[in-house]
Amino acid sequence: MHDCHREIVQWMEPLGIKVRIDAAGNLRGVYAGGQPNGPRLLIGSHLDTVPNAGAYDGILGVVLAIALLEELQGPRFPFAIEVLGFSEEEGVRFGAPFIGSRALVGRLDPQLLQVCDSQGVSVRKAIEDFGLDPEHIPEAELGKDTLGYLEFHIEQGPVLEKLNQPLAAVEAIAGQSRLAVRFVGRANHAGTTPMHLRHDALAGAAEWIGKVERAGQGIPGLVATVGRIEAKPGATNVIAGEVRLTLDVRHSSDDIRRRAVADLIREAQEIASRRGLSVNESNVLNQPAVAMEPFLIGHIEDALAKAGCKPHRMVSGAGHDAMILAERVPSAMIFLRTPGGISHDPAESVASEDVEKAIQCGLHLLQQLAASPEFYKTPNFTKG
Ligand code: HGY
Ligand code: MN
Ligand code: MN
Repeated sequence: MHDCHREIVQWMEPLGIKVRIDAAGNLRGVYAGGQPNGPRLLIGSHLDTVPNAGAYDGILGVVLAIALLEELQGPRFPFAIEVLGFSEEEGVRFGAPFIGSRALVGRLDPQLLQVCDSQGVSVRKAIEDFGLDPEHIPEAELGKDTLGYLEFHIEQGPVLEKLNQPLAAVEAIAGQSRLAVRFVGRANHAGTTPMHLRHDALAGAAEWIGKVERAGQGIPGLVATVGRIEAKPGATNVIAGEVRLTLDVRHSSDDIRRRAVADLIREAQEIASRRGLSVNESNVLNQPAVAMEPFLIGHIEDALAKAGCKPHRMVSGAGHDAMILAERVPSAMIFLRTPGGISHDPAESVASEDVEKAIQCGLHLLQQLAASPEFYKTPNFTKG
């Protein structure tokens, strides 16, 4: 992340932007507006990613924000533009996502600071090891002068490619549940333990993973994933005594999502009791679905049309920092087509002509917002 910050600072400083790293590790740089100490519009995305990732998830939104400012060279809007590069959105290291953006809405709290990674390093310690002081986290919070938040991001799915559309406005972001689930059985010798006397935690977990997949297949709009599994002791000739796995469930309706999670936990308990196992789960994330700001969506669609794109709105299955910022300020997202619908993989890509369209759309959008006093005259304007 230090290397990433160094690279991005080199792109931002020639634009006269003073870049700082806040106490949550977020990169932040303000491009001055026409009014000294006037309100500001935030544009950005996350800088972290997933293991064996592609090269666009998150970072493209930060680079696009900088590209917009490069295009602007000169005209200053009635509002400043703050470029944001969030430090931790994916939740890979600590399991809990959105750590960087939660600092901006005052939710990087002591409880989250004590969450530990697989080496037992806490979020607090990781922030200190990065050279930052967690005591200053409250200073990362957004001020009342924040007008809104825009995030450009790859769609990470197949929808825009199927529609043959380069860009779309995001109308809502699906809610997501993330759980850590643990099956405990009885480790034993793989060669001497008859099948009917086993309490095999891995076989029990495998039966449950099939139920998770069937839940996703059986409920329209639901996705349910076990992304990680760890069996102990993890030897060929030992029946697994303990299995830890992750559950990720998403849906645009919070009721359907929560009901699906409750049903899956009940299924796990039924499997465990039938197999003489025990099972427990802990909630890592219960993130409600979040609607994007209608006022901004309307402007995005106008800007899409001006950029020669057919206006289109869609729900995001992926989570984004915009769903956290939306707790505090009007937030909106612009999706770019993902060729092949592949993401979270080195094959992730974008078409440069789509990026060009996104820059054009962004420039129209900024001009439109600068020409609408109801936007910049009343920070945190009422929703809708
Ligand atoms: O997992 C997600 O929804 C996103 O990549 N953070
Ligand atoms: Mn991602
Ligand atoms: Mn992302």
